[in-house]
Amino acid sequence: MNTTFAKDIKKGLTAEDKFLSSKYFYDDNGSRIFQEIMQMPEYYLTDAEFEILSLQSKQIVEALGFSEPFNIIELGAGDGFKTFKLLEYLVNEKIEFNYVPIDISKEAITILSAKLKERLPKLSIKPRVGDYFDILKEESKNNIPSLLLFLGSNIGNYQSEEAINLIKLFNENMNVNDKLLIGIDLKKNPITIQNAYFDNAGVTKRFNLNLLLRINREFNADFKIDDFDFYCYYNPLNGEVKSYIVSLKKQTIHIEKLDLEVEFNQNELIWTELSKKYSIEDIENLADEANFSVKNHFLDCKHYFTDSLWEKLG
Ligand code: AVJ
Repeated sequence: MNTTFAKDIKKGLTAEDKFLSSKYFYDDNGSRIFQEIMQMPEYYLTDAEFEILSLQSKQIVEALGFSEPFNIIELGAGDGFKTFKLLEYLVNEKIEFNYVPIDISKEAITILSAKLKERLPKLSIKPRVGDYFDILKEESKNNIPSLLLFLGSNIGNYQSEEAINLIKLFNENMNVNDKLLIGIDLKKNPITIQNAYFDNAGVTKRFNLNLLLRINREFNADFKIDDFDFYCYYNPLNGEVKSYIVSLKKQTIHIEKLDLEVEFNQNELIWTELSKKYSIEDIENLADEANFSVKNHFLDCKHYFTDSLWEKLG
C-alpha cells in the first residue's frame, strides 16, 4: 500500500473542508484520460505550447547563449510530445547537447526513450528515474551549462507560496547562468479558460471521478461514481481555476484498508485541483522572488500561453 497516498486521503477526507490532491489523478487510467483532455479542442494549452516549440525553437536556443555541449533537463517529461519539436530542431542543426528527461515513472521514461531513439537516432539521451532535486543536484556538478524544462503549465497546480518554494528549490540546484524554460498558462478571456476545464463531453469530470475509482481499487473503498458529480469555476480576479467533486446525496463511504468512514452531506465538496493562471507581471514577480531574471517570453500567436526563459542570477 502506498503510504503517503494513504495519509493524504485520511487527512483530506477528515478535514472540515475536504480535499484530495490532483497529483493522485495520474494512475494508468488517469494518465490516459489526461491524454484525452490534451486532445480536446477546448483544452487550448497543449496546442498553444506545441505551436511555441514548433515555431520558435530557433529563437529559444539562440536566447540561451550556451557554449556546447549543454544539457537539457526535463522535469516530469511524461510523453515528451511537445519537447520533440525542440529536440528535433537541435538535432537537425547538429547542435551538441544531451537530453536528460526525469520522471518518477520508470514506465513513462522507458517508453519515451524508445520512441525518441527511433525518431531521432542521433539524439544523445540520458534518461533518469527518481527525485527531481536529487538528480538536478547531481547534474549541476558536471559544470555543463543546463537548460531546465518545466513545461505544460504544471506550475499552475501550486498555490503562490508553494510555487515560489518549488522554483527556489530549482534555483538552488542550478549553476549561475543556467536557464529555466517554464510553460505557464496566461490570464485571458474567462470564458475560454472556463471552457477548457468544464468541457461539455465530461472528460474532465471523468478525470476527477477516476480518483474515487482509484481509491476504491487501492483501498477497498465503496465510492459509487453516479452519486458524485464535478464542478469547477474560474475566478478572473485571482487567476484560479478550482475543481471539485460534489457529493450528490447524504452518504457514508467506507474505506476498508484505511479503517475509515467518511460522511458526506448532500452537495458537499472535495476540492481536487488548482490550475492557476498568470499575467506577464505575475510571472516576473515569481521569477524575482526566486532569484531568476526573465530573459524572454515566447508566446503563441493568440497570446494564450508562454514558455518563459529565466536565467539563474549570481
Ligand atoms: C497538467 C496540471 C497543467 O491544470 O491544466 C487539465 C491538468 N486538469 N484539466 C491543468 C488538468 C484538468 C493540467 N496540468
